[in-house]
Amino acid sequence: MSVQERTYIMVKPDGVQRGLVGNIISRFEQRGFKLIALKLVHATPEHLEKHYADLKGKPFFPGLIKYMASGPVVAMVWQGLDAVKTGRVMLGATNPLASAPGTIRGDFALAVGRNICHGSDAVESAEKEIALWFPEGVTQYGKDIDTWVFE
Ligand code: IDP
Ligand code: MG
Repeated sequence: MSVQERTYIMVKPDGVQRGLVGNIISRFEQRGFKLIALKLVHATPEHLEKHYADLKGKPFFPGLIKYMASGPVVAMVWQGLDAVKTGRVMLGATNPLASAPGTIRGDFALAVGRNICHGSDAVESAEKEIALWFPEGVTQYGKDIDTWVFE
């Protein structure tokens, strides 16, 4: 856990279509995380197969790739204290029916195959995902608010 920890957060195509991009960004901003990379991208199936390589072989894998390639996603990197684990808590459980109200999936989704947002599950996978989606790198900058959020 570190103040510099980074996580890869992605609004999925259903989140973009449903107009939830601003709401999801607001939650991370309000919590105190710093946005260090952001872009709208319509990913290819090949790129998405790399992103979800660990799930290759699952019965839902072809449907997952089709869903994720069905429209643009918003790819983001958020940085701050315990960003990976806290990002997962903010997302809620993978199956929205099990996601607590107050979480992104618990507030906006019902179906596991339309759960509107992705978040890295470990620091190691976060770094891999950041490299995959942002080969051009991220932008580091200071914010005066840092001293008001971190001890
Ligand atoms: P996560 O997104 O919470 O990390 P993973 O197990 O990594 O969950 O699965 C990646 C994505 O694959 C999920 O967010 C969801 O969109 C989809 N998915 C997972 N399990 C199922 C399933 O049983 N049916 C359909 N889609 C699934
Ligand atoms: Mg996952």
